[in-house]
Amino acid sequence: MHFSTALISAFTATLVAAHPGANVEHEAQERRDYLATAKRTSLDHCSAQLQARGLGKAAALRRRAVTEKKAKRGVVAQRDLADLNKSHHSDADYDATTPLDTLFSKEKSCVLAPETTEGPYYVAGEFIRQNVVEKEQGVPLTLDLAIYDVETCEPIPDTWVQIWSCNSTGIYSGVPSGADYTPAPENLKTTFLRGFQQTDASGAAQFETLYPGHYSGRTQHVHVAVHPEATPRANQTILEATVSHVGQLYFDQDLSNQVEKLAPYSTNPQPVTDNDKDELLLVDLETTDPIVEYVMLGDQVEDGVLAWFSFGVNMTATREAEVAATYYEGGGVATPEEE
Ligand SMILES: *[C@@H]1O[C@H](CO)[C@@H](O)[C@H](O)[C@H]1NC(C)=O
Ligand SMILES: *[C@@H]1O[C@H](CO)[C@@H](O)[C@H](O)[C@H]1NC(C)=O
Ligand SMILES: *[C@@H]1O[C@H](CO)[C@@H](O)[C@H](O)[C@H]1NC(C)=O
Ligand SMILES: CC(=O)N[C@H]1CO[C@H](CO)[C@@H](O)[C@@H]1O
Repeated sequence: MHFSTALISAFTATLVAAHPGANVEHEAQERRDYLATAKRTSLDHCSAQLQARGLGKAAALRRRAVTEKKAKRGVVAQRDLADLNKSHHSDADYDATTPLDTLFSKEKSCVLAPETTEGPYYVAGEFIRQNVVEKEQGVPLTLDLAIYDVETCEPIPDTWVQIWSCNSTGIYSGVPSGADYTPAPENLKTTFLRGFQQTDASGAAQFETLYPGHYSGRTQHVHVAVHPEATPRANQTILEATVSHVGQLYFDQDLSNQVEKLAPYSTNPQPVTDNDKDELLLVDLETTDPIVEYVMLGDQVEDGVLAWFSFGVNMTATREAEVAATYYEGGGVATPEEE
């Protein structure tokens, strides 16, 4: 670990302990610094090439397959476009009568940033698996992610994509931290809502997870990291912490409001932060739109949600993630705060 990174970790850890909000401000500043110098913040420049190669069609078929398998009572609603209109105005042509395939081929994209922090909850050694739910309760969420090379606009096959998010009451697995950033060493034993998938020939990977809950200072979000150098181990775990980009995905406020009305989300005593108060989301919204496209897989949100998003990745820019803990057989081990 570089001296400067160690210093930042120690600094961040102190801030988390002293004042949870300060950590978010620190991350927001890193994200702002990255976006200020980034050559690209979205994949918009790739859209003609992606369509010409039929990748939009492939994505639409993938999403339709999930809907056909899972949709209850054949009812599919679509994303509400009313909130945070600054970034969503280009979607104005879509309404409840838009054919599904048109909706499914709508790509929402942004660039995962090498300088963004992975936040204080990155865990190494997690499992390769499509379904990361384990015994957690909440609204089923199918996440369809596609990864493209930001330089060539080509899909990136056979690379490892990792997601992690908190459970319906706002707790992350695998880290010694509980509600409102209080110490919770017993959480090191847990692995829920974390996992890796390898991308297919279209650069796509799907996860079965749950709609994330909220925790102090943050709106609902899912973390995504891409690991170009990862090697799977015999026990279907990945230790590699070299990341070519990390980022976070967000949800429409209207959808989160519906989810939060349901138990167990509604039992979470941590304060709610809406999208328009989340500092990290607001920074991203200055240049891009990291809110997922989605359909509801039924007429009630509890029937589940299919959400999708495309990322641009710069495969030549890699770095080491700050590992909060490493999961081993039988339990996790937290990274000591100073090195
Ligand atoms: C979320 O995870 C924590 C830690 O494992 C657990 O105590 C809590 O019950 C979980 N929430 C739900 C709704 O199961
Ligand atoms: C990709 O990363 C390399 C190495 O850090 C950098 O030189 C290049 O400008 C980046 N490309 C884009 C499109 O940001
Ligand atoms: C997976 O294998 C590695 C290497 O043998 C080991 O250190 C680790 O504890 C194993 N993890 C799990 C979850 O079994
Ligand atoms: C309802 C709503 O959020 N309206 C906003 C749409 O965007 C403009 C420009 O940013 C805002 O001024 C409105 O308040």
